[in-house]
Amino acid sequence: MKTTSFLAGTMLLMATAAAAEEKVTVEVSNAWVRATVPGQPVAGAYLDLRAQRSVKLIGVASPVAKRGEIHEMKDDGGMMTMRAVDAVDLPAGKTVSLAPGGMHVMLFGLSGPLVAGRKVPLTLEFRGDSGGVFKQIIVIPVKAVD
Ligand SMILES: [Cu+2]
Repeated sequence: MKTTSFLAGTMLLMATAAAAEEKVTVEVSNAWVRATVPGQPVAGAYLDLRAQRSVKLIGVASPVAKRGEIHEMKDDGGMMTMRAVDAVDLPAGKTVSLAPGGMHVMLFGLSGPLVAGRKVPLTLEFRGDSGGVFKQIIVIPVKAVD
């Protein structure tokens, strides 16, 4: 019994240390997701990220979508195409924009239409330089923008 509580105490300490190490604030601004029409299974989401310390954005998810990906636009012989990337570097103190025409978040398998004026949660997953992973949940507005 004594051993168990000792172990639990040690694990708690380790968890606290890991949390402190990865306590990085990532400021999010100008976040929004594009409204969809009924039957449209995919939506683009956009946001500006500014990390206190150097981290990478390594994943995106939302309860309104089956899957989230980070995309970048690429000029493919005069035609703009997009492809998924594993991570986006967020250098310390620098604002990185995921905006229409550039990098963006793509939500696949929407559970229903995203109606302008509503808000949807978006979970951002980051990895710090030391390898620790942390998540940040934001709530972003749905906007009808051409
Ligand atoms: Cu895309």
